[in-house]
Amino acid sequence: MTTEFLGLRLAHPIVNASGTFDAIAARRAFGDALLARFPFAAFVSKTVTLEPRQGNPPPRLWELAGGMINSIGLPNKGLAGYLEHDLPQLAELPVPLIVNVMGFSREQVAELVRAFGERDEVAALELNVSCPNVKTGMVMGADPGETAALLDAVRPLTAKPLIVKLTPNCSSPGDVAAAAAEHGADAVSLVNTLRGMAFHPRRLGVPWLGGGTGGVSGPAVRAVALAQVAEVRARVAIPIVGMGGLQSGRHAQDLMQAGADVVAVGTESFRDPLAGRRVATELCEIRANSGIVRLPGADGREPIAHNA
Ligand code: RRO
Repeated sequence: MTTEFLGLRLAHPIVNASGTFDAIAARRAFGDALLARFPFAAFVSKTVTLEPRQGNPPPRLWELAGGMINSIGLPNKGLAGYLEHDLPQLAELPVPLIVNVMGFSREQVAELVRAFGERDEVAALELNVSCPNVKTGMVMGADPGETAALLDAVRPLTAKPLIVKLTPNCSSPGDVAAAAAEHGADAVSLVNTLRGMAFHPRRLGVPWLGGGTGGVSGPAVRAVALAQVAEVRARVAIPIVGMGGLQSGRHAQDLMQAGADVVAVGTESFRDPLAGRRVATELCEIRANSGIVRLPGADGREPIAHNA
């Protein structure tokens, strides 16, 4: 079930959502067996920032009936640390590498894009304009004008494909996606997490998460993801990486019917690190059994009715 995506030939349409699968830790735990049975057709790495970050104070996770809230806050080694320590290890994975980057200004994003644009190990870049867990005032990706200005700044810096990761925490993801596409994005990915909050179970009025609020993911957001992917598909012709609470091949198929070309498994990988492989196998079976021979694509796809 090979899939063409941004000039890459993927073995199947299932990738990971950034930050939900630590391939370096998994390799330590499972050894080379991980490479032989790698669960994803491309690997999207955790967000990298220019400078190293400790991340948010604990607690960083809250379990919900339908998923979880995270307030991780982008802990990472920073660009230099990533290039020295992570990139060589991630380059050994048997699938294309997509590096997810985030900056606190356009200039910072530009520096990251420039640096990764030069690296042969990197197949594509994902611009994270949608992290709900840092206090930067406005999230760049919540505003079409800001997103357009960011693309204008970074598009000329690399020939590598740019994927813009959209936030569901804005009034119109369709407007932001359209701005991204018009200003040179090669694809969009959605949804990042929905901003959420939980209180301490025994201390009234005390927020549980160290960061105060966090991002909701898991089955609870699946219906939101479907609607937003359909909304964005009605606005742009570029490829969409759809994600949000999917747990099975059927859920992946639903996201593709809504308009996704590639689907990312996120929270489900915490329950089962091989979930991506299972979802890909189930999706394949569904497509074989239903006689679907072509993935829904930008070519000739009917938009699904929605209320946008
Ligand atoms: O690190 C995080 O807290 C985080 C990020 Br960068 C993101 O994009 N989405 C999310 O739910 N958490």
